[in-house]
Amino acid sequence: MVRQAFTARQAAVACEYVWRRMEQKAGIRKSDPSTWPERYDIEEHLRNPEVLECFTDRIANAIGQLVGHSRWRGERRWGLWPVNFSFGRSRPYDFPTTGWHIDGNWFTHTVNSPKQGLLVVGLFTDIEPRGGGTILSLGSHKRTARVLAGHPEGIGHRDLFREVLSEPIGNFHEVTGSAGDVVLAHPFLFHTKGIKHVGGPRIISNTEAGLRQPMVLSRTLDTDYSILEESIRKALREAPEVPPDARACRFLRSGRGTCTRPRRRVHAGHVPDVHRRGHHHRGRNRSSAVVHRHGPRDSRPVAGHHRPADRIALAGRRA
Ligand SMILES: O=C(O)CCC(=O)C(=O)O
Repeated sequence: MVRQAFTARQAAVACEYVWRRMEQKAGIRKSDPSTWPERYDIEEHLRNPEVLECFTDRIANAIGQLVGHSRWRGERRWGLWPVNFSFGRSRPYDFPTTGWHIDGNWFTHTVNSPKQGLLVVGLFTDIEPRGGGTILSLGSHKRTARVLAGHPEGIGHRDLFREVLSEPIGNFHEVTGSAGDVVLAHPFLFHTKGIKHVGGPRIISNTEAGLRQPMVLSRTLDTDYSILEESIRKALREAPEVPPDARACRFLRSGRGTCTRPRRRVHAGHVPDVHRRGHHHRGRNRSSAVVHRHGPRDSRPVAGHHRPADRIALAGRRA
């Protein structure tokens, strides 16, 4: 977690753009809670300068520390905006057993893929306990790494989810924090939307920190590994463990042929190809661009005193 990576003031200004866009797209009005759904995702980059400024040098430096400064593509942008108004409010609070995924439904997953880099989650509102924060399954990145290593040819995201989730996952951690905090998580870490019992609408942005080249997991010099590469090597060396609180989790709702969010179309992917694929948003708001989906629709730690290889593995613990 990078605490106060941008200011609460910057976050509040960005939220105004999020509200404006939700109203334009779906008639969701900040001043009228009767228009609020349980959840809504703006599947766009918001390109307003004030929003982009929230991707500060502190975030960029922290990403560089984890993946290698010269290896990160350096794209500073905020992607998907999942807004949690009241997800699961009618149910008793618990960690969800559905919706579990890693991001990246726009590429074939491999253990060294450069596409995702890191899962970057910016908190644009304060998130208190039970306030609908993202739930992470700490340590699940290790199982993902092992599954991916078994598919050198690559694997689609749905098959990947099925394989990783064929065993129970656990060590659940709810992301809480203040507006302006940013979680940098392992790209292989399974996560899902948390049930929301308290607080006002929760606004986050999920994005990736794509790499210039595929990761290299067998280098000549030990000192050349990035922290991310080192964490994957470590995951592949370690004996698999099932956490004591492990539960059977899945991506889709059990027994239904649909995803957890059936109401929206599955997009083929997430952002980086927006330009190449000509998916520029041409609507009223010219400062946004369509984002390809990376979540359950179809489908972190930073500078500190931990040994580098532990930092990624700890993702979210200090959220
Ligand atoms: O809303 C959340 O907390 C998680 C959202 C997410 O992971 C996604 O949409 O990909």
